Amino acid sequence: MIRLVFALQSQDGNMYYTDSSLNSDGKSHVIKLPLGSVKCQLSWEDLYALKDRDYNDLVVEITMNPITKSV
Ligand SMILES: [Ca+2]
Repeated sequence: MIRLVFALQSQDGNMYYTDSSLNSDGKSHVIKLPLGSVKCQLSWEDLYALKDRDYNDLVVEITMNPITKSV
């Protein structure tokens, strides 16, 4: 099994991950919005304990482009 995790380091030095079980406050700091079969948008909250909950501190679009390796 392959596991892909993204992380954001906030200005106060905390790290927040797409896997909320890794976050020091145990909160979910990213909203994952699917944009079709190979794209998604990640909207991040960068404050400990989700202080303002605006989830607009970093917004990125991810495109999955798997490469098939022939053997
Ligand atoms: Ca915020």
